[in-house]
Amino acid sequence: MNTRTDHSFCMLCEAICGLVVEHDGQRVLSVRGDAEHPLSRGHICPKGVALADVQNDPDRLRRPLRRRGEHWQEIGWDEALDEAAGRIAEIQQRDGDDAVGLYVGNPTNASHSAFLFLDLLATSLGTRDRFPANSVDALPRLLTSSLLYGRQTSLPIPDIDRSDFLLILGANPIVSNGSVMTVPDVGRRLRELRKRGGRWVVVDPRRTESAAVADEHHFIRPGTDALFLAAMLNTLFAEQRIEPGRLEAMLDGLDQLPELLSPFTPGAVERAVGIEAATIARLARDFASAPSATCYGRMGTSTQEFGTLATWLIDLLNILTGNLDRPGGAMFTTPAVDLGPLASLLGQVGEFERWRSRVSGLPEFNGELPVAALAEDIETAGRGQIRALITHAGNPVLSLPNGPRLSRAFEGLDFMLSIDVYRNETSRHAHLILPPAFGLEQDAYPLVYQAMAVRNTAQYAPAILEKPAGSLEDWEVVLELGRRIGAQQGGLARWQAQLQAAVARWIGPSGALRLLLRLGPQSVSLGRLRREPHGVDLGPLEPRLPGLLGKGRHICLIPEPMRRDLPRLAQKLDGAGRAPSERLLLIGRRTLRSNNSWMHNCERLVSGRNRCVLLMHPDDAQQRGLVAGQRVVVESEVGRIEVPLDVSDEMMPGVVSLPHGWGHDRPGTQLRVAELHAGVSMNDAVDDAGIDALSGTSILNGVPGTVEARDS
Ligand SMILES: Nc1nc2c(c(=O)[nH]1)N[C@H]1C(S)=C(S)[C@@H](COP(=O)(O)OP(=O)(O)OC[C@H]3O[C@@H](n4cnc5c(=O)[nH]c(N)nc54)[C@H](O)[C@@H]3O)O[C@H]1N2
Ligand SMILES: Nc1nc2c(c(=O)[nH]1)N[C@H]1C(S)=C(S)[C@@H](COP(=O)(O)OP(=O)(O)OC[C@H]3O[C@@H](n4cnc5c(=O)[nH]c(N)nc54)[C@H](O)[C@@H]3O)O[C@H]1N2
Ligand code: SF4
Ligand SMILES: [Mo]
Repeated sequence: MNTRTDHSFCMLCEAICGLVVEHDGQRVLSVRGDAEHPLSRGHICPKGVALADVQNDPDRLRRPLRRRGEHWQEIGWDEALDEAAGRIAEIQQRDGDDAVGLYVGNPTNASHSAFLFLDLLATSLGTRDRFPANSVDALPRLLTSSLLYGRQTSLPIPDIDRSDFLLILGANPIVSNGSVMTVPDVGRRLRELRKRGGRWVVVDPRRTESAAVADEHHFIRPGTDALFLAAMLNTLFAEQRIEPGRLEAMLDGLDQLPELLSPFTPGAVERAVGIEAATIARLARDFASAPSATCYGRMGTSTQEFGTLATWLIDLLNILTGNLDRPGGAMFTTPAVDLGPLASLLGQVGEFERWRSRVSGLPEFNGELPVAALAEDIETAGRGQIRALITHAGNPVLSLPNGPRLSRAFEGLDFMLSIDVYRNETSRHAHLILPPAFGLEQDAYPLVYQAMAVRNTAQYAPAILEKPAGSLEDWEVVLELGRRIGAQQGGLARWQAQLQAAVARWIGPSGALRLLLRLGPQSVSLGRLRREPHGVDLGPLEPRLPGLLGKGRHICLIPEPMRRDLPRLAQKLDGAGRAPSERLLLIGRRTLRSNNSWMHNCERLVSGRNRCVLLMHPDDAQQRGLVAGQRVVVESEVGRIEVPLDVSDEMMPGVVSLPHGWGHDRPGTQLRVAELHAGVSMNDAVDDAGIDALSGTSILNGVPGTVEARDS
């Protein structure tokens, strides 16, 4: 056996940790953290180590699969691509372009090649029915950036390495390693922050792993962050502590804010929020008086009833205390590949509400619709009804609200194609599964996540494993599919598709990358990246304003959609005095050994104690006569799930927490390890009608429901 050691990075989550991989060209023998990596500095988590298991997993698909009824058959790539393109073209010719839907999942962002080429498929399909996983994720973040700074790619990232004060709402970086904040080894960075004399405060309905090591933690009632933040700002206005500093010249609308925020005094919000008025005011003062501070929110502030308002108010807090775009505050990155111009090139300019979804009228953003519209658009007859669906690197049956409804909807499709490496809860419904090469089998450059990192670095990782014989990479699958669909259409479309595909193939992902690096602000060449396999350090974050703001050079402090949505937030105050209901609020939880829905087929990640348990505060358990270890039924508007209970005062009273991504007991999958550790899917009980009305983002946190003993 010929053993080799190579460097790469982990593409499993946003932290892109540097890896040292021992392998024999076909199989991974071991994976460890790369101590010389400029960003991760040796950090690795259990999932990174388990990358070997996914890479070697006998259940991972290596050849296309065709389903006839319940029977699966391996077929060749050429035949599979022809059949898929033929069926899709036929349905579009019969029912129009919008009869084909496209769902794009999270791993699409992991490398440059899939990310860059997927758009070509979307363009050649010409459908408006594009559904991104970001509408159960960071859509409010992207939308807020688009409305405030003119680009959805202008994302303020906590400058954690220089900050003196960090206010974290609804994020658990110790477990997640950050999101829209690429921060491997965050634990060490937080310890360094404290050594510098800095502090961090966590606001979360659960005393999370991050809260447990923070200087302060405050429970907050799910869905009320916007009230909390508005009250902090209200305090700063009242006490004349608004000091945007050099940003002031760039701000539009500052004089209107005091009045808009006037209903939200700390006293007015404290009941709804569950944090005392004095504490809210004190936190506002602490934030404003810190030499540098940054407020950061993620899933808990994004995927909730007021996801966009909360995200907006986080930015206002950073801006109005002068902390946006200054060292130690919330900064924009200067990555080797700048996403802004790239997004413009791809036509993703972050426009909003140009059209609405067919059934419930949810707003388009950036040419895509919120996933909350997916099931109904398949189920509801009429012009534009979705009759065929392509899923790319996504598992909506477990990852989107009301999974069972999606399962039923998928069963009714005329044709479904999954481009996925597993036959899982979603792809089992497909007529065809196309499994691309995976992970270390392809050249990779994490252009999305590098652009969100707390330090500017760049790493290019060439493929180190052989691809399965005959297999294609994600980018080749989507390119070839688009080309063959075009070929069926005839006329001008046919020529366009052929030409576009030929040019794209000729440039290829590395050609595109070479060009993007050259155009980027750091002038790093692909050659240099090839010579420096650990990655290149490009230094700390640098101020980017006003340059990043584009033509107007202004930050729009009160975008119209936010202004329109504020009365909805004010109504939340009126409801604050109501007696507490029987209903509990369900929130999500991530665990170190899970990665959304798709790594439970790794023995070393699922062995040991069951992590798919419901967490409840002791008082709530006692009131219901429940004890730890018992099986309970969680019931919501849309579903009932049965799950073991754990009781802990790390939960806020009235709130229960459950991880998502489980529920691997569905027939027709090929996940032999995951099946034995099935758990239940939280999303079976998450109501798909629950959305942040402004953006259409699904509410995953703060879902009302009841919990009782299984046999009561
Ligand atoms: N209740 C609740 N629901 C949630 C969340 C929550 O916090 N609570 N979180 C949400 C978030 S943040 C996200 S990002 C979404 C994720 O939603 P999705 O992206 O839909 O789901 P994942 O579980 O990430 O599934 C990824 C899929 O991609 C496949 N895959 C992995 N690597 C590759 C690859 O290289 N190529 C291809 N073609 N396929 C690949 C896997 O087999 C799997 O089927 O889930 C959301 N759902
Ligand atoms: N180990 C692991 N790491 C991951 C992933 C994974 O599945 N496992 N997934 C990756 C992905 S796709 C993403 S998007 C990121 C997500 O990264 P994070 O957002 O950091 O992770 P979450 O655990 O979803 O954190 C959300 C927090 O919000 C809290 N919360 C719930 N409701 C509210 C609320 O109304 N207000 C406030 N203030 N807090 C609330 C929850 O208790 C939870 O602690 O993680 C990434 N990293
Ligand atoms: S933190 Fe994320 S990127 Fe780092 S090893 Fe774990 S899964 Fe991979
Ligand atoms: Mo995510």
